[in-house]
Amino acid sequence: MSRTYSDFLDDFAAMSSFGSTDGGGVDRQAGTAEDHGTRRWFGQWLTRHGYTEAVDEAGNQFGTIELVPGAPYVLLGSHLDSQPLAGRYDGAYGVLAAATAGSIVGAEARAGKVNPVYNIAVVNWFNEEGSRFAPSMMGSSVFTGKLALEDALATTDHSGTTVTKALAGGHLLPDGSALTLTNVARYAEIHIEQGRNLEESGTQVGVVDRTWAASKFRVTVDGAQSHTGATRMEDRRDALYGAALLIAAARELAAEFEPGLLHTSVSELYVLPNSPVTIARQVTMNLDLRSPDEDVLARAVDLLGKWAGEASDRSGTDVRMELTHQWGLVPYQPEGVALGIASAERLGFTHTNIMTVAGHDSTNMKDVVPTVMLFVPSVEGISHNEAEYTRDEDALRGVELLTEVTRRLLQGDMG
Ligand code: HGY
Ligand code: MN
Ligand code: MN
Repeated sequence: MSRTYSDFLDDFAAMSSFGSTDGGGVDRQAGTAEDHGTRRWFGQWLTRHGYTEAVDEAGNQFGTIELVPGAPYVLLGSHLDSQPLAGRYDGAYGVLAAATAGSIVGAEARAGKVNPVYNIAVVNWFNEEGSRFAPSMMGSSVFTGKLALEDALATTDHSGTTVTKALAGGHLLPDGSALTLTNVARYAEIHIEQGRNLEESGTQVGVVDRTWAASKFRVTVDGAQSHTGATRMEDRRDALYGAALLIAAARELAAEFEPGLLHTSVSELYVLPNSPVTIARQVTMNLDLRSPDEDVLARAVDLLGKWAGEASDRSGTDVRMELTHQWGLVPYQPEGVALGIASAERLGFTHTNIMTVAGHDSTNMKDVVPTVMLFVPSVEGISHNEAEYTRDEDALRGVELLTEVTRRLLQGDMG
């Protein structure tokens, strides 16, 4: 059965019931029961709509439609996992849009209305968010050879559960039949902007041409455990104080550069022993720096290293920063951008070229496969929050755009 655009909103509402939260969002971190429930539902959806479902060793969930036996695939997708207490749209919108577009174009090909030179596949990448298991974009990193499968599978969450164990709870296990990179000719993804540039400029769709660069660190601050009351102030080596100095330094670092050139955050903190009457002996935390200018990012990391030294001296602690994940400012292929623009124009949608600040699975895919990346507006730019929202008309416009892009890719329009 093929899809129509109007079914999309009903299906999206049904999908959003998995892991739904009181505030209208979803909570389905990678490999949890809520994530598995969504994956099972999506697998049934794929089967109902003529796809063959398969899962790879890294937990990536695929649906394939064969039109040209033996030909490589146009792959469309995004991710169904979410951050804790998150919105409905981040990732999930793109997965259902992809499946809908693939189903529509697959039916057109079977009816002889388009002339395919490739097959169609959709993907739900495992653990794009990286909230439960770091790093983010895990499934697409393994798929593109940037992360070893063994390292991904051995990653643990904070309770010590491995990715292997979390994946074992799935409805479908790998049987070697899933797509691999060698079978993929083109990739396309649509996502909510997670910023407010499209909304502010009144533009209907964005065609992503570049990504901000990112550097993510795990920071460990080692001090000495002692009594919060009895220890003299000059004797303290308070790891939480050292961490606090560094958190403030990271935030203030952004002001050293032109507005909009550097985003910095510390958003996760683990304190040992985390007790009311004991000074912390160790804090581990993340540090996330992003910039649209690689040179700015390098200078920011240097400066932060100096400020970390000062935080260490002032607090009597040892501070270690370990780079855990990074990506550069590699542009999306101009041919893909041109194809996105031509598709938007054909449909009469206002469009703009846009940079993505967030990382996406397409950030990985574009480095190895010609890729098209599209955005639809996010109301007020809110994301990673239950209030994340994209208007129905914008969501549907995006599905229509991705369908047109798929049609063109399937016919070999990107060369
Ligand atoms: O931007 C991020 O780090 C996430 O992968 N979306
Ligand atoms: Mn996302
Ligand atoms: Mn996200």
